[in-house]
Amino acid sequence: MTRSTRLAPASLKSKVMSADAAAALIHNGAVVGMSGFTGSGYPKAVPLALAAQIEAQHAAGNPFQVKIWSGASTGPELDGALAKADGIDFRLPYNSDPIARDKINAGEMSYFDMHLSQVAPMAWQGFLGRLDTAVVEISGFTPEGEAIPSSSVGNNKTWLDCAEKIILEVNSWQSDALNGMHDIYYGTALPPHRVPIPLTAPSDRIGQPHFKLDHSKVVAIVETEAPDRNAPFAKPDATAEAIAGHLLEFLKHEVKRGRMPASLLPLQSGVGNVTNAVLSGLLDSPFQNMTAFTEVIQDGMLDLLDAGKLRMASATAFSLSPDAAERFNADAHRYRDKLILRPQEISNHPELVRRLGCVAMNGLIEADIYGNVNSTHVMGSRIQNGIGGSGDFARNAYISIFMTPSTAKAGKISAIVPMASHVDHISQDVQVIVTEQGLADLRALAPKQRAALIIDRCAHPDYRDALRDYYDRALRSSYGKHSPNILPEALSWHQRYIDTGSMK
Ligand code: 0RQ
Repeated sequence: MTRSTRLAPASLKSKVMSADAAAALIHNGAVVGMSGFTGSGYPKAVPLALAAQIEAQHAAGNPFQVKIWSGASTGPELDGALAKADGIDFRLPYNSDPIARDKINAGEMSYFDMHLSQVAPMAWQGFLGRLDTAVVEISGFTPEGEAIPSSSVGNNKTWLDCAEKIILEVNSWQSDALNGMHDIYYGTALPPHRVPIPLTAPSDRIGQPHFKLDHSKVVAIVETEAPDRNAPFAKPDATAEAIAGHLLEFLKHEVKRGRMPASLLPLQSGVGNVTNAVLSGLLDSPFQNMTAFTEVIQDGMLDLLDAGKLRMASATAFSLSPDAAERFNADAHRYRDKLILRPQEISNHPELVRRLGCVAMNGLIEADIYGNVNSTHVMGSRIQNGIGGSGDFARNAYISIFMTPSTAKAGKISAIVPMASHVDHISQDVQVIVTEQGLADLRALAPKQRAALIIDRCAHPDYRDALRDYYDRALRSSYGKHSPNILPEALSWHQRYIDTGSMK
C-alpha cells in the first residue's frame, strides 16, 4: 500500500476537517457507534475533542451526554476522556476503562453488558435503537473508495452500515500491511433469511478485505497519527506459570487419550496476564501446527507465530502491549498471511465456535464449588469489565476452561466460594477449572463430585478447611442433596469479608 491510500478519495476531500469540527457534528443525546476492541482501532481524536466540548457545555450549565456503542473496551482517549467529562449516559458492551468503571459502579452511567457476538445482530434487529453517528478508525482507502480497516474490526461493519452519518479517523500510525489482512463477511441476515456461515476452518476467508462505504453518509474525515494504547503485560509470575503448567499437562493428556489432535483444536484465549502466560507456556510445549479462532491477538500469539508453533490466528482485534505493537508494525508484512481479522459477530459466532470445536480458555473472578463461574461482578455487585466473549465461547466450545489464581487481594479473598455471588457461566458451560493449586476436570461429574474435586484441587489451602466444613454441613442439612447449599450462609460469605477484611 502506498502512502497515498491514507488520503481521502477525491469525492470525500471536502470532508477532511479537524477533530474539533468533526466532534461538533455530534449532538447532545446522540447514539454514537465507536470503533475499538480491547484497546486497538478506536478513534483517538474525535472522542477527545467531543469530551472537551462536553466539558465546555457543562461549564456553561448546559446538559450534554451521548450514548456509546463500541466493539469492546477502547482506550483512555475514548472511554476515559468521555467518562471523566460525565459525557456518557449509556454504554455497551464490554468496558475495562477504570474511570468508566467507577462511574458505572457509582450508579452514574448506565451500562448494558452483552455477549459480544450478539451486539451486531441486536443492532440490526432494532432492539438497541437507532444509531445516529458512526465514529470509526480506518487505516486508509482503496482506489475504489472502500475503507481499509484498522487494528480491530469489532462492530465497524455494522456501525458503518446502520449509522445515519459517518465520521472517519484515518490513522497513519497503523501499519500499511493491515491492508489485505481483514475478512469482512457481508452474508449475515436476520431470521428467517439466515443461511449457514460458510467457514469450516479458522484460515477460511469468506468475505472481502475492506469495508463498503456509502460516501453520501460520510460527514467528516479526520487524519490522525496516534498509537493504540494497550497496557503492557506483566511478565508471567509463579502463579501464572503454575496455572499454565497444569493446563498444558491437561492438554497433553487429552492428546494422549485421543480426544484432541496433536495440533490441538483452534484455541480461544481470553484477556489478561494469566491467559497470556498460558500462551507463553505453549511455546515450550510439544504441540505444533496450532491454530487460533479467538477474539484478540495478544503478545503470546505473536510469539507462537514467530516460533512457528502457531500456523495462523483468526480474531477480531489485536490486543498488544506497546512493545509488541511496535514489533508488529515494524514487521507486519511477515504476519500478513498468518492473521485474519473479522467482524466480532463472526469471530465469536456460536455456530462457528461449535463447528470448529474451539478450546476456550478464559479468566474468572470467582467459581463456586459446583463450577458456576462469575466473570464480571466483584462481591456480586461491582462490575469489573463485562462478560465479553467468554459466554460466546464457553457455551459452544469443544472444551471450556476457566482459570484464575486461587485467591485475590493478596490472599484475603478465595476465588473458590460456596456459591457464586453472580453467575455468568452456569456449571454446564464450565468443564475445567484451573488455579495455581491444580486442575479440576469436571466433565461428566455430578455436583457433589464436582464440589469435592474443586475444593481439593483448586482452592487455596488456607480456605480448604472452611469450604469443606461448609460443604459437609450443607450435605447434612440442606433441603436437596443434589447441589447441597445452606443459602443464608452461602450468600453471606462475602459479607464476612466486608465485615472482617478476611474469610479466615
Ligand atoms: O483487581 O486490578 O483492583 O487489583 O479483579 O483480576 O487477577 O488481574 O485477573 O486480568 O485475568 O482478569 C475475570 C476480570 C480476570 C477477566 C477477569 C480483582 C483483582 C483485580 C482483575 P485490581 P486479575 P485478569 C475474551 C474473554 C471477562 C471477559 C472475558 C475478564 C481484578 O478475565 O474481564 O473473559 N473476564 N473475555 O484483584 C475480588 C475476587 C477477585 C477480584 C479478581 N474473587 N474478588 N476481586 N479480582 N478476582 C476477551 C474479551 O471479551 C474482550
